[in-house]
Amino acid sequence: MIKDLAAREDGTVRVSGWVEKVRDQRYVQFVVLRDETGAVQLVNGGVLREPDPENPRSDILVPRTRTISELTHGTFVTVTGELQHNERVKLGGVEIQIEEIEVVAASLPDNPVADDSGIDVRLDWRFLDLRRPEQNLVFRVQTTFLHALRQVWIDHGFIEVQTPKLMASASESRAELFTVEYFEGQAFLAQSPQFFKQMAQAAGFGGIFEVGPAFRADPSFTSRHATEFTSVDCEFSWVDSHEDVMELHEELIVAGITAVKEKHGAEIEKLFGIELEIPSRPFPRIPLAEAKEIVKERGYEVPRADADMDPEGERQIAAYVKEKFGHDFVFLTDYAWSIRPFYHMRHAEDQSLTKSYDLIYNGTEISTGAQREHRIEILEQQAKEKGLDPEELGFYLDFFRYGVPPHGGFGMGLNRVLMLMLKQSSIREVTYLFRGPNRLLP
Ligand code: AMO
Repeated sequence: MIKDLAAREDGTVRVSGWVEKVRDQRYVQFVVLRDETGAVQLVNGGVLREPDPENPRSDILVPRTRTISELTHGTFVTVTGELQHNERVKLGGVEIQIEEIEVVAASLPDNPVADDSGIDVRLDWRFLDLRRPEQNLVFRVQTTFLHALRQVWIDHGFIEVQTPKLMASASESRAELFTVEYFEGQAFLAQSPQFFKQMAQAAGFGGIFEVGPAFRADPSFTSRHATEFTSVDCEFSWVDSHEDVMELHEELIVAGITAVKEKHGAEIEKLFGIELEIPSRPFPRIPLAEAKEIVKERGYEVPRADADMDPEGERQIAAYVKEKFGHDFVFLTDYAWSIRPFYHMRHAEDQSLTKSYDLIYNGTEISTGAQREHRIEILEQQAKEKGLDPEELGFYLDFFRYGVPPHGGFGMGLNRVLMLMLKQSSIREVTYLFRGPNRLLP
């Protein structure tokens, strides 16, 4: 690996990677070789020997080679050469004098992705775009983040599940449902593992988690919406209220960001120019109705009184929380029943409100969570109130006919978390392969 070269002693080395740059000078050739861990300068020629007074260029021992001149950007090569530490080499303080260079997999000479290419060109050529160090870092960060979350869940005794993505019913709003042909009939792509994670509570699994795809037929072209995204979900039994869910949620977020900062903090600072902040616990909690009042006092009114926060409202409340508590996160709690799904539990003392929350990070919603309604009579009644088809929901309602303990959980958009953590302008930047209304390729 290229990152290990700086720690090695001078001597013969063999490394592989792709050609990032060739600088072909008259008597010396430079190649910048990159792999996923870093870059190193290769040198051919320019080695000094005793000059021959008769021949002014005789001090050049190694001639230029055509192989190097013809190396195209992106070509994968394996090089054997002499590693030399040299403080003057800006790239890592080492260089390799080429002895042998083998072209392993050549690249076409035209590079369709330039430094200033727009996002659509970059996504068309995503495999080339992903060779950029900052893109590579995004997915290392994601790996570390998920690893830390999994560790917390495992420490709490949770089980990891994989729920089906082909379903016979909607689990969230029908308006955002993809329908697929399914033999003689039709199926739907899962919008969320909601019903199946609750099923695990009926199955006596206690705590479960899943990291998997979720599909939304949402025609938006905003920076935060995708038609397919990665949903980070968990669900667990014996909660007293949504407060228990928020507590676990914060624990997971803090563990995730701490691990990312420890492992990648310096690189994030270098490549993205940001210093990650580890949030303090507890995260601020503000009931939604109060949050709307605060936002109104700041001069912005959420368009519909009974609606969810809109994106500007989210930014405003986040700005308030940052000023008042110095915090990047805020839980907006106790959403009105009128704007929550049928499976959320309502407050016993105020039936117009649910025991639910949204988590806002740097001004954008990343999660929804709640205590769920587990009492079958109430659940059936709530489904009816929302005008849902009891037959379609029959399989789900059956769980509760055989007893399900009080439980709750949340769903979190992984791509949004990455976008907000790394302060990227769009979910497209942090999704391995983005899917949107007009993008199904590559
Ligand atoms: P919700 O519909 O709020 O809740 O989704 C949970 C989180 O998923 C992410 N998300 C999206 N990310 C990118 N593109 C989209 N189109 C998109 N839609 C949603 C967001 C959002 O906060 N079953 C509940 C969760 C639960 O209560 O456990 C649910 O799906 O970050």
